Amino acid sequence: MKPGFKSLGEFVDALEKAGELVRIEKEIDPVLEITEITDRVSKMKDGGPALLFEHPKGSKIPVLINAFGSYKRMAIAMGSDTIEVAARRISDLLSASHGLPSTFSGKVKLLGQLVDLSRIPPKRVSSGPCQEIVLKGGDVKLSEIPVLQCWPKDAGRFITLPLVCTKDPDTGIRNMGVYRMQVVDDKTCMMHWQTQKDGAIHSEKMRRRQKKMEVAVVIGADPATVFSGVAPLPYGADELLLAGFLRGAGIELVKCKTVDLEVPAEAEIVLEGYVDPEDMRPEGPFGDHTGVYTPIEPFPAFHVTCVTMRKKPVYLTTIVGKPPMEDLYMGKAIERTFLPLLQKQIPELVDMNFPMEGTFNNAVIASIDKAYPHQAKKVAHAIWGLGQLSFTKVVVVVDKSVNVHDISAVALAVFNNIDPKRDLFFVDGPVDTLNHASPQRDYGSKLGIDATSKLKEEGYTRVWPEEIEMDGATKKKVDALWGDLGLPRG
Ligand SMILES: Cc1cc2nc3c(=O)[nH]c(=O)nc-3n(C[C@H](O)[C@H](O)[C@H](O)COP(=O)(O)O)c2cc1C
Ligand SMILES: [Mn+2]
Repeated sequence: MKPGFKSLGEFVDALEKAGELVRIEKEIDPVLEITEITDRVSKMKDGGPALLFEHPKGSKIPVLINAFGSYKRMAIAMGSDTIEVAARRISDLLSASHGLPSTFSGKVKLLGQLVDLSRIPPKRVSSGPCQEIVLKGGDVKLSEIPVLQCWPKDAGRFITLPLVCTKDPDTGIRNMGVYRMQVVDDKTCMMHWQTQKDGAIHSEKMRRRQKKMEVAVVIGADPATVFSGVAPLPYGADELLLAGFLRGAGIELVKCKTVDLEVPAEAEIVLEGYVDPEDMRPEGPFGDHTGVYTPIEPFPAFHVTCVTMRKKPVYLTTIVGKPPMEDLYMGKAIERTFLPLLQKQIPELVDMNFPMEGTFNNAVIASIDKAYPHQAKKVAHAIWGLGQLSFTKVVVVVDKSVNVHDISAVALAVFNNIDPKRDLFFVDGPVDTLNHASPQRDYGSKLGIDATSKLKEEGYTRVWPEEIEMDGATKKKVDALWGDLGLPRG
């Protein structure tokens, strides 16, 4: 496999060549106007094109948005022709090694390809384009970056696709996660890492030691690195290994100028600084993918000590709001990628769908190959115990004959198969911080719906009715006849 994109610029070129990018020359305001344009584009068939706003009002830096906002672009970003192929490559790797591999010697055979694992780890280099410009002290001015105010009632401007890099103080293992950042002033942002996320765990460890934590924030990098920042890898797994695997070559890293962290050498913009875990301030409101404004809640402040960037950087961002939007395609890439890994732990799991209306954490539809009574409950509880899936508010379990991606087929199974008193069950536990419906932050109830066909041992003493299906011979006969019937091809 030839190495994938080294930088965001190479990805932009590829999108442009593929007819997947529109440049907008007219001056457009990052305050609300970019959102309104992008939202309309996201709602077009297949997610519309990526947009490069060349003249955002008030800044010299162009804005790239909706870059991952279609199945095709997501596949290009992951270095494959389709999401399914990319997902298979990653899931083969993850499941072959039960997570990311811990040793990097040798080769593994994935999808018929021999992959050299020694090419995956990041490499240190002495200099890189992300440090062509270095701004410290009074030169640090976040207001020169075209950060969007997405929605009218947002608390201000938010950096929406930052790769937040921190280190576990115990192990030194790096983490890179996408957590939105509200800009407070020229040198301060809020850090919206939700309670259970890896960055927040690092911060909590430092709070207990009464220490500040160094943080580097990468804005804009090669697409494999950006995707890896969103992927729900287990705690302690280095996202840059996944990026290196996806790219087919290790990510080159440079040492930051003012903090003891490393960042991709080919990044566009880097903010260096620290989070003081005791410096908690109100964050939000922010219009999120739940379709509502998340309420004001306390999060720590991030103090910027240095900004480094390319001579001609591009500001990579996204917007979230009522679906479908760009994050839908990232979520679908994750759904496909992690299915085989989940199947290792839940062997009866046939397929799963994170429906876009469930915004990833609020609903999962799972189909299972049911072999014994109450198996749907076992599957729901397994989901409630696994990584970020544990936040799922509603788990719907259907038989394997139901196509989980066909919401109408799922609704037919749910509405008709359930006896509500018997088949609905509730549990309590941690929920997504964005779940505004739970009575308190981060904790609430969850619903399981067992819409599978019922067995005697499940208290169903009648005979479960058979599904209607036309026989094969009749189907074949009608196929042959169809052309003579004067009916359109269905
Ligand atoms: C556009 C976008 C914005 C996101 N914003 C946040 C956020 O503000 N806070 C958060 O905790 N997770 C956010 N996420 C989800 C995390 O990036 C995701 O859960 C990731 O796996 C976290 O990495 P970690 O497990 O290393 O903490 C966002 C994801 C996307 C795609
Ligand atoms: Mn992580």
